[in-house]
Amino acid sequence: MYMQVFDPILKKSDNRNMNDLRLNQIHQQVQQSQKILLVAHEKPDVDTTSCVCALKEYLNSINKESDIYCFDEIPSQYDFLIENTKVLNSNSLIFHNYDTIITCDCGNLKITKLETEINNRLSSQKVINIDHHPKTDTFSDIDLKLTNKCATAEIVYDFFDQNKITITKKIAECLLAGILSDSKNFAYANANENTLNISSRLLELGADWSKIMANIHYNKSLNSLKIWGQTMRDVELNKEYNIVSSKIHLNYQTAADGEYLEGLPSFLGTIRAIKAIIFLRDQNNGNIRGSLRSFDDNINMSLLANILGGGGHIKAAGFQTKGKLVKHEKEWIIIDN
Ligand SMILES: [Mn+2]
Repeated sequence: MYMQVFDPILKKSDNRNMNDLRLNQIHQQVQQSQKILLVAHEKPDVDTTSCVCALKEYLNSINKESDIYCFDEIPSQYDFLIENTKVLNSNSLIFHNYDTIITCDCGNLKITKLETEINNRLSSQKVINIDHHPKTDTFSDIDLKLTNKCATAEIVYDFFDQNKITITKKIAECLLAGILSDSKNFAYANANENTLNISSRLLELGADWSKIMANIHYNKSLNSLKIWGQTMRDVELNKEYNIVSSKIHLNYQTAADGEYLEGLPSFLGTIRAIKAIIFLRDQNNGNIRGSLRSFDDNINMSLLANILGGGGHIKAAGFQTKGKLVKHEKEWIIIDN
């Protein structure tokens, strides 16, 4: 496979940073490619969208053919990132047309919604994974997974920086949007000195902070706030652990419905002394989906999600399980269907 070709180089380059070398390898692969597919994960968020848009902008500038793919429709509030770029879905994608596939912000293969295609790819097709989630599976030829980064956009910035690629105003805006969104405007613990340095550089390069904020944070619909209201009404506090739980009152029909919930966990996280949040929601398919957030270094939500068959980060994780939600006194109970 691809990595083996580069192994001898890695051994000879003890004094070079392994990640920098990966960033160079990605650049080499991009240069060798004829046509590149940029993959955003299902139920796209700002980070995954910003990464594919930044890379698309760069590939356009070097006249490299490329397309963006996302299984779900990109929510309309991300139009400021996507602009007029056509996004392929499973009906319009012809996978074997691409010799390089770059998955962005995809914590595992499943959320690319290209499991079969990637697993059965031709030997001439190379997959590059750029991501900041904990490793759960290996599906790429070049895997650049940096869990200390607050956003995949931060890694894409490193890609441009390391390879001395010009960061245009548009690219800067995309990357800053990804960083601001995934770090909740630097409020989360994963944002550090480096995040702020990069963000400051992106501002210098022309990213429009107020445009990003207006598009990401100040664009709630009335309906979203009504759903928030219903969810707030059902919030229960477990006083022993200082954990808040609630049922989300949303009949999840499409991925775009996800916009209704954006910002809700962090809003509840402002409750004094709160350590963690558990959101539960009935799915149409007889499953229950749980979103877990931790605000305390001693509470690892990724462990809890793993026990329940899911996964994610220490501070933010999720799971899905069969069952139905029933309220019993002050608790939510999952019962068999
Ligand atoms: Mn991300």
